[in-house]
Amino acid sequence: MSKHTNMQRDVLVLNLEEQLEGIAEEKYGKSLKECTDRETYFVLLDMTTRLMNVAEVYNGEKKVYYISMEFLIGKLLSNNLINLRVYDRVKAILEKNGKDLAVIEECEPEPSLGNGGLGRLAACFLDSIATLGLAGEGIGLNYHFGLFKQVFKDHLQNAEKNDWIEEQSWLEKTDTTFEVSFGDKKVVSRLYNMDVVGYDTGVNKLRLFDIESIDESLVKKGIDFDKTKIDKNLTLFLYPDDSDEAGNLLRIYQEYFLVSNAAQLILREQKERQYDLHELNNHAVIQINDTHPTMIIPELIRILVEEKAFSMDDAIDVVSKTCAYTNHTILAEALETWPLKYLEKVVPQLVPYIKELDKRVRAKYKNPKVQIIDKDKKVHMAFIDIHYGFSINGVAAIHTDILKDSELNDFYKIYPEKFNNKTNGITFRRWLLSCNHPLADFLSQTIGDGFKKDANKLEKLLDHINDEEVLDQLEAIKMGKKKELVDYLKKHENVEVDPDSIFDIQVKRLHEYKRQQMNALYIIHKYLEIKGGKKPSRPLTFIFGAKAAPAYVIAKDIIHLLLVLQEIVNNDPDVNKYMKVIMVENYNVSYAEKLIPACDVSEQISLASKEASGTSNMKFMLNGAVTLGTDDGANVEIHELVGDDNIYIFGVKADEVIEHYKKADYVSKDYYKKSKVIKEAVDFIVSKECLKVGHKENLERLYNELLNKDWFMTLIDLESYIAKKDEIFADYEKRDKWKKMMLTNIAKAGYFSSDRTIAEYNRDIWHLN
Ligand code: KOT
Repeated sequence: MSKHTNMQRDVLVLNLEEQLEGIAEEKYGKSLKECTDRETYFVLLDMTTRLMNVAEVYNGEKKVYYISMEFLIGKLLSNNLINLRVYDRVKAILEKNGKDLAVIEECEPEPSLGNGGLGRLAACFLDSIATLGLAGEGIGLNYHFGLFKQVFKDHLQNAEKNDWIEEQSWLEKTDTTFEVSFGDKKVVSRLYNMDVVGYDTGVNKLRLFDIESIDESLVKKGIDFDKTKIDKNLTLFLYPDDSDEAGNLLRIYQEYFLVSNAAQLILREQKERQYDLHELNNHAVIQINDTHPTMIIPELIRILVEEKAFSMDDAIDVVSKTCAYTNHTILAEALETWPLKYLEKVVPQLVPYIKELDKRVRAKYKNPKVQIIDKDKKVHMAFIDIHYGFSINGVAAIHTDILKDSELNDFYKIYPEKFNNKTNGITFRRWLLSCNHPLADFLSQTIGDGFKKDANKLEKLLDHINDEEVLDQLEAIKMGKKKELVDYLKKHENVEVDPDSIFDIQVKRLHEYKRQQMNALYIIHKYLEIKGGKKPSRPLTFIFGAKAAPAYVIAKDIIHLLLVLQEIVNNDPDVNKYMKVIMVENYNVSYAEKLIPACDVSEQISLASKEASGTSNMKFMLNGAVTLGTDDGANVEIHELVGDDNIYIFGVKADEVIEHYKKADYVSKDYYKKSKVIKEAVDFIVSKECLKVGHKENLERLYNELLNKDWFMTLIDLESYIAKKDEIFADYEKRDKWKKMMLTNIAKAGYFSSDRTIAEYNRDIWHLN
């Protein structure tokens, strides 16, 4: 940090209280004490922004541009205060003025710029890039209504617009505007910046592009709007419904808008710094976050050829050395393939370049499975990344192995040197220091502060595995967090929960492969057991949080089933003393920060091979929950780290699953017919109890899906899941054993710091500094 900014910062930090009073007076003509909570929030926002303005800005000879459709950043106030190292002081000043920082935080709207793991990962990465002192920025879109807001009505998910942007916010409007040309129209973009401050370090920027001509009034009811009015709707929503052609086209408009802006921004910066574009790869590395930003490759090539007088060979060469691709899923339906005719309509200027890229591949490789444009004239976006990028990485060891050995094996045989693994990570600033102050403080007292900068130091906790006082403290901290959650659930979901019950939590996007439906079948099984007189030794609380894509019918049916079960179970006097079910409304990052520290059992039950990594598994472990999971994604690495005794693994293995898909020999009905337990649970979905509360159409559709398709093999694992879950609940009673498992999970979580992940990206792919 330069001496100058350092001093400015010191002056501000020394006079925090005067600063806050000054801002309160300036903005509202009041003292801090007299400000409302909301006003106090805006005072803090101002003060924090000032502090970030005098922090060091990273500049380097080379910079990483992390391009992503999603940045699920969460609320920023606490996080920024923590990273600026002023959280405790600010909290104390507020307390002196009769205010509670936790209450003030509730005034901040959560940015709605992401959907799930992919977007949250991008946010954790920005934090770690800044924390490691690397020059890098995120480039994304500024969606006005973001991902929809979930509202439950009549036991069904309804989607509403998520109106999160306020007059004063962390967004800084800049003077930068670009022109973006589509086949049939032009729009003007505007850049907004958000500061990303590292932990005890400097700042980077998140760049969010918007259009000047946006028209929010286009959205009439729910999330419906005219999908054809591109100049008015382009940045209204993240993932607008793409079940029809207009929706698909809108997605392509959004994606091109993102990459056209990114390309202009990057090239402008190269020019300002007087870099030779023939050496672009020495000054820029572009990390493509799944295939959504893939068009950056043909777009950069196009600009270099058409505007910078590059030969085609030179342009392709330098762009290929600049771009790297991360794959986040093997699900076929998530691998983008665009009909060439859609691209011809939206981005005709790119089509000759995509055809050229295709032609070069065709000339070299005969295998039809590696061609960019297939025989049906569909463009495989991932294949552009693989042929014309220099790195392709999966996000957990097993995921990368599956890419190499099966999904992308044809490419691995051509480019073995491009494939590499980068096991995901999470930022411990948000997922420990910010969401679990009591645990973070206790760890500091017990093993020192070192873990805050070097997460591996958490291992020191293992020295205390036989220290009863430490174990009891961990248990007490967990209980404290459970009680906080109980209060919150009472207030927000209007359900009563017993803090002494076991908190079993599954929070993640709703998808059949993640198998929330399997958890629901367990709940039915338990319900029937209790009705039959078999009581659990301790009450059980099953908590879910999940949004279903509005066009994903079965996913919405699963939410319906969960809400129906919630109604039945929680209102049955024979049962509700022993178990409760809660599906929280509008699950988001802020909710995760309340749920995860309070969790006992972390549900990570995807069909083996399907969850690329998972990252909530890491957050739960770090907060002392024990994993109940399949050998999938990062669970495999958690399993290796904590050992068999500190995790509960069940179910068929990935290779077996892949075999079943190859042979197409899985028949769910066989499992249903063979097992009384399975049959009883599945039949309950269409029982008179459920039909009395829920809708016949939704419940029957789900029932038939499970019996006749069950594409993600719920029934293959149901019996082993029930057995393992009963085992984990029984072990919860062995308190000494359980507390040691908690401690071990926390101690071994260091590997999953995103600081480690980013250091690896830098070492193997980016080569910054
Ligand atoms: C969404 C659309 C297309 C392609 C991929 C996705 C996607 C994948 N969205 N989220 N993911 C998740 O990414 C996380 C971060 O790598 C993983 O932990 C998780 O397993 C993926 O499901």
